[in-house]
Amino acid sequence: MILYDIVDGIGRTVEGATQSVTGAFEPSIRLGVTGLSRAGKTVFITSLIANLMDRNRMGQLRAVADGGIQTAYLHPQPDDTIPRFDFETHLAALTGAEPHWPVSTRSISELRLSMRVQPTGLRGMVSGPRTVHLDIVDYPGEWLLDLGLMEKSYAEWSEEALRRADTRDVGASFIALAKATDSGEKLDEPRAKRIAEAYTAYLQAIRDAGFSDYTPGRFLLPGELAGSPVLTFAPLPMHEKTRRGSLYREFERRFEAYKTKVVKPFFRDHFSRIDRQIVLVDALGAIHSGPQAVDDLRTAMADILGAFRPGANAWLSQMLFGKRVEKILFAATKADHLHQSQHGRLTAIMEALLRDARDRADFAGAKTQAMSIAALRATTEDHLQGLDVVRGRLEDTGKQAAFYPGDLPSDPAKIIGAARDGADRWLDAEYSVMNFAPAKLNLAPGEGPPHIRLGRAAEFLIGDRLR
Ligand SMILES: Nc1nc2c(ncn2[C@@H]2O[C@H](COP(=O)(O)OP(=O)(O)OP(=O)(O)O)[C@@H](O)[C@H]2O)c(=O)[nH]1
Ligand SMILES: [Mg+2]
Repeated sequence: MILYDIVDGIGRTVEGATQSVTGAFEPSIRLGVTGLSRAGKTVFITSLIANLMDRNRMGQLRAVADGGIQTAYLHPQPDDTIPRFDFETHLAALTGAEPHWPVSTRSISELRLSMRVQPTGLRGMVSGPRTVHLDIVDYPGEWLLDLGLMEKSYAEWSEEALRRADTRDVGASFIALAKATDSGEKLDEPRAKRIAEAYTAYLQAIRDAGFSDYTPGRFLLPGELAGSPVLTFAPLPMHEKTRRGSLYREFERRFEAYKTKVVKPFFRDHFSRIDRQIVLVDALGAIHSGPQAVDDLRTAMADILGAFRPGANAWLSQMLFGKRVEKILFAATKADHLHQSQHGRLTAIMEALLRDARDRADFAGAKTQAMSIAALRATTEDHLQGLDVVRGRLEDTGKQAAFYPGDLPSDPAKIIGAARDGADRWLDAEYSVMNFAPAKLNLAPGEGPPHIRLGRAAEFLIGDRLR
């Protein structure tokens, strides 16, 4: 194995290699795919896998262009307790006779694609084909937002959460309830449940209003934890003399349990093992929603990216033991809503959105890049009455339509600046988004679903490990 590592030129840990059925150690790459809800994670993974199995549209991935990848096939995943990414169902939705978008997925899942790779060039002369496993892990970006809780006490978190809720209209009813609650009284489960439900309703409302500080993240994505004590608490005002068994003390204990039993296992078991990461961002959707949504996206991105800056969080850096994500790609998704003449502008906006997070600290040596992609291209391009438009089948009516989404500014500061200044609408432009359904496909043998720059995204993320 050591010899293999030297030939390979890649420093790999034991975790990075898996033992195959034949007993040989084979390299594996763990690719994390995240983004806030509806960012495009499921479509991305489905199309990436399909296009790695049928590679005719993946010429931008060098190992495809030079014939290095001989075969790619699905393989049982290494982790027995993580739900399998339901590739076949999602692909059938996207490419069936009546194509439609896949259902929303609200938890973590995993899929292993194994590739038989023959290195080319000099290395190809000394080594034969080998198997590289790509383990793709899909997880909600919301879970990363919980990192901020790890270094807070219940009293600190409560104080901040209540202060923020107090400044928002949608917070009024929860604040009234929190103020009317005597937290020194003995815990009463039905009452605890009511308070937690009111807090969850508040989180739901701020998410709908476009805010992003909806921690604890699992309150909105509870999965199998729904109704458990670890999700049955809420911020309460500090109570001077709280007895054991009081509401305050019990909520404090549950808050700590949330940290150790929910947040910590995610970072320890999943996040810490990721080698490469793609963060998908629906920047176009936010631009369409207006300046406040864009500014909110900017702050959410900064929070999410905090998880990728070792050192920014003492608890996390301790847990990672110096291991870090090697490459991070920030991808603006659904670029097929725009004519390619505007893709550069979308990428520039994406870069500007990230600059904040990047300026505060770099990613400690991790390579980063921004890109505009469409994992599944649902439109074609056209030029009508002097305008660059896209055409596609509308999701609600099924009718074909040509669509001009508005002209993105060449200077991203026009978007980011207005958002940061708290403008409530775009001044000199209108941006709209249409919901296109996936196009009906007639794929030739060897062809994966149509996309925009998926090959380039794959080259950045894993290209070096396939040579
Ligand atoms: N036109 C177009 N629309 C896309 C593309 N990718 C995603 N979408 C749209 O975005 C929606 C959400 O995509 P998903 O892949 O389900 O997003 P997700 O991040 O997995 O969402 P959750 O599972 O709900 O968190 C889809 O239903 C489509 O409407 C794309 O490449 N092109
Ligand atoms: Mg999903």
